[in-house]
Amino acid sequence: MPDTPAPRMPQDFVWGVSTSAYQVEGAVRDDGRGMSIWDTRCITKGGIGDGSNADVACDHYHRAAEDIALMRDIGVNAYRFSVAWPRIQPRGRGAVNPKGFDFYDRLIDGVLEAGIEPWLCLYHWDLPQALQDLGGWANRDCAGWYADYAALVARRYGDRVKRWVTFNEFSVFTLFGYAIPWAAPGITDRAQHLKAIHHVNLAHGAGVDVLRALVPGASIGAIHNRQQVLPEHGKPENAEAAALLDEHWNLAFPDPQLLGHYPPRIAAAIEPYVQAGDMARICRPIDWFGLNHYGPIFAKTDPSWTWGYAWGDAPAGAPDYGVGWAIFPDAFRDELLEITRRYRMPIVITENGCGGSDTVDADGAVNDPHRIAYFRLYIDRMRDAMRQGADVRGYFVWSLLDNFEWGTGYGTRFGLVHVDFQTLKRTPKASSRWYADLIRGERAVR
Ligand code: IFM
Repeated sequence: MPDTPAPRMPQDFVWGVSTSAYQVEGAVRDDGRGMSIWDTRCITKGGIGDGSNADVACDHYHRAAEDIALMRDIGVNAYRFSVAWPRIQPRGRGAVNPKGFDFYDRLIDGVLEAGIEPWLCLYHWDLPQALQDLGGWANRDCAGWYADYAALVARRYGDRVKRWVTFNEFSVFTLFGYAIPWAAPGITDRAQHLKAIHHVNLAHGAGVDVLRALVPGASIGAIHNRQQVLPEHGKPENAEAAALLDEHWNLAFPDPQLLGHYPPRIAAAIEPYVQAGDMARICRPIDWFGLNHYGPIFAKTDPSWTWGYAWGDAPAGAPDYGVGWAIFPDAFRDELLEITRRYRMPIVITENGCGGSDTVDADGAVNDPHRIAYFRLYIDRMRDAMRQGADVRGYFVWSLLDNFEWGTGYGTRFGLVHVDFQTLKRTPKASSRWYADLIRGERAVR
């Protein structure tokens, strides 16, 4: 069936790609970088599903110039990357590491020279291990250490970087790090989870204040992974599980940050950790809502899990892309409309994408029609949401490169560009050409 012409995006719509430091950089022991909680996870027996680690990953640390050229070929306007805190402050506080700063100077300058705008995320999960040894996010002081780190980064790059993100996916690293042991630091404790939620929120607020003070003209966002949470099989006995997971997953961070209060179930439980003035410290004005979205989540009751809920199954026969994640483009549109209703602010889609097990064929090509089909569906629904009133300002694909997919290792590939993890050879997939054509088509009408 021929494609129907899609409505055009606003002139200044941002088409970008995303990565994160720990997933692509490698070079974990180079140039004075300190250890992060994910390095610890990688050397913990059973920590990573395929027994791998991110010591080399995509070696972006040494191959950034090649990766910038790949982005230029696709024609993106923006590159969202994260800074590794342990490269800047190897022990998380105190002494800084000049060579770590130099790497991001080179990266930012290279991106700008290629005509691409850098979008800098301060935290994508790689907490310095030395801070975890002091309790990590369960320690209230961590908010202050984060603010000091944010100030160092803002002072160094604020002359060239104007798009800033305080955190990526607050609920993933707090829930999976402190209640469900799927991520570093692998703790399962209700009280520590609640403390981590509150202290990360305090860190976000402090980070916003630091960026406002130190970066003239900063455009500041925070990235939330909103996904509808539905009771498994629609059963009433899974309804409370879904309601609590919804609060932990979708509301624990944007509600206090943007509305000034916690959602009801969390509010009652978190009270012992909230001090006078905290909600005002957390609720600081920001410029846009960053949304990472893939598909809905299904929840079921399971008293053996920390909070009594567990991940459930999608309805039988629901389409997925082979890694167990359901494809529900309508849920994407609905999330955009719900964010618009609840928070009334501009939205940037900071991650959307499709995992798979792509391989290089005999001709040296990587064909990934499933990913192209996914993008078509999801971008169409984004356009629908915009027609219905969502103020969407940008769309970033996750990810530029196949990379280290956290607790599962290297099995699932999300890249527009295939990476051979033996040779580190990069091969643009068919989807990268599709994305390049889409961007070119959007520009052609300007
Ligand atoms: O790889 C991750 C990324 O770090 C955060 N969002 C989801 C992606 C795919 O799992």
